[in-house]
Amino acid sequence: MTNLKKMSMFFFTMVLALIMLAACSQEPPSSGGNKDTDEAKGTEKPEEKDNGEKDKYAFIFKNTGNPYGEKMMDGFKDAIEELGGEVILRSPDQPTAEGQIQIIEQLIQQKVTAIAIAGNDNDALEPVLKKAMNQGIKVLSVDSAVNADSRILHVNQANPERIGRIQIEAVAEMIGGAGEIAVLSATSQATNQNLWIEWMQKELEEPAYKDITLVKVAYGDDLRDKSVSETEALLKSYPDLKAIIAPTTVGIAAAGKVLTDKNLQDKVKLTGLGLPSEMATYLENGVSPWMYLWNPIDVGSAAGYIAHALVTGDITGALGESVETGVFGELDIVEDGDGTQVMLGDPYKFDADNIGEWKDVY
Ligand code: RAM
Repeated sequence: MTNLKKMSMFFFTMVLALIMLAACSQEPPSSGGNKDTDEAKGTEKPEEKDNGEKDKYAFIFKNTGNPYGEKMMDGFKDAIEELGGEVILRSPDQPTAEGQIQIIEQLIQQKVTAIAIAGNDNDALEPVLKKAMNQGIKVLSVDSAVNADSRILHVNQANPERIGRIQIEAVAEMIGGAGEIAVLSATSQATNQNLWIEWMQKELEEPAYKDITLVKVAYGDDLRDKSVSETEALLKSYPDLKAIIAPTTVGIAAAGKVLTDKNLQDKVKLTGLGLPSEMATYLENGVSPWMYLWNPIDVGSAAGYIAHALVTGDITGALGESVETGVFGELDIVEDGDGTQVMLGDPYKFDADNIGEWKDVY
């Protein structure tokens, strides 16, 4: 080879290497606050069945009328459609196990391929979900777990211990380390909220919080009106209440409205888990100094990817496997008590300074 040829080969190789490097560095970050929903894919589409029908992927949320659930279902739908499946989105009117059992029975009749469910009860769905799995349906829980025998794996939005502990850390800072606090939760059976509340109670045992008293855990059942009346009841029963933690998007928005209407922003602080779109007003008016959440669209999308990986046989859901989740990249399947789970990200903190960026996203 002449020197000139050698030089141009060298130059060509360098340019190619630079292009490849640039492509790699454009991967989206896999944080709970990620705005992108449809990048970093790479999983193959399932083949259509002989009769031309697509695989049916069902998602069951806790109940209808919850914008958080709707965002999660949007993410699931986009992922499944992109992967070539057909989507069925179902939720009962009320956040009960009975309502979900009826839906699951119907989905078994419809011969769906996979069911992703945000469970309304840890154990009550076991018989019907086992029936589904016995018929070859791939079952996974997402957002709110069902017990390990009722599912193949769980898709966890964020570390429950972190979610619980940061609520207490936040509230302690907001009220200067002393006073009465209350929790406004979803339903008394909700596995996700119950687990987060357990971690709040553990954190409260630390000596740093000796002057804080948790006076009550109230349940607004993720229904707006009930969450409003439960907030009003808390204010009435505990006139010295300093703060409310609502680890539910429905509850925190209802409490934000009550505290705003009663002009209580200087007396009772509010934090918890809220949708930026519903909470912007209450972060901006000072009712909630800050709060947390993750991106529900991304959680739904990841659940879609994981459901698809179970259906194609890419994973069985066993400990030690890893799975392509789309937005969050490749993640390990880790332990969760007797079962396994995929842990997606960290809760993200929203306050008056950054809420403007997020309120139109979810
Ligand atoms: C409500 C639901 C959901 C929970 C969020 C934070 O919308 O209870 O399950 O994850 O709040």
